[in-house]
Amino acid sequence: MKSPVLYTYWRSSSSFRVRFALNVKRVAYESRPVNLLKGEQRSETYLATNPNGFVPCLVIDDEPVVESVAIIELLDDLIASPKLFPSDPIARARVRALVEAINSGVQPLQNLSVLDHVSSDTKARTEWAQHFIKRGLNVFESMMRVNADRGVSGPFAYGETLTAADIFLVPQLYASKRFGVDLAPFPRLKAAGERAAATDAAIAAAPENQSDAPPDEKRTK
Ligand SMILES: N[C@@H](CCC(=O)N[C@@H](CS)C(=O)NCC(=O)O)C(=O)O
Repeated sequence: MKSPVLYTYWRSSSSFRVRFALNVKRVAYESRPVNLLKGEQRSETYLATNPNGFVPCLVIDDEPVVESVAIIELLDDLIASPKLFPSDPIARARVRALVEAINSGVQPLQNLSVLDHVSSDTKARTEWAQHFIKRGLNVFESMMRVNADRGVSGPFAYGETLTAADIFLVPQLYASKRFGVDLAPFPRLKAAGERAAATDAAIAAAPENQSDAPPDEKRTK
């Protein structure tokens, strides 16, 4: 496999997922920042690579692949270890359910273009985002509780090892913080998210550690 190219934006939670997965899989990649605030995702050059006009897009062996779930599943198929989706079918379905609670249950509703459509008023945008983030986190927390009742234990979102559920949870917690959502009502996902966020793979993928992050957001050592 040639070194892949990732079209990314530092604060995009969907890009954060793919950066995190690439790091877990120890794949070196080239970052090509797309500035969403400047509308670069709608530029002719970018649309030629990804006609959907969203980040992330991973170009792998000259093939552009879009949608973070599809990209991460592809990485899991191409690079056997560590596995992000368990091979046991039931465990796999449960990890996939946690992934979708965020991927389809929250992120589309806090996306920039949706917020722009909802209102230009910051307070109204924040209230909208907070409502759907809390609803989605509640679903994720309930699923974790039910999984624990079924015997799933460990420090991560699904068991003893990091899975795709953590890859989606960590960026969502970053976005939740940005929108001022209190995580106290969600102790299970908060603990799992903090555990996964402390891994080297997550730290290197974090928004503040990206080359396109504004200087005042960059982590100071
Ligand atoms: N379902 C897509 C979501 C992609 C997405 O919503 N990307 C956002 C950033 S997190 C974006 O590019 N927004 C640009 C816009 O709304 O114009 C995925 O998982 O990759």
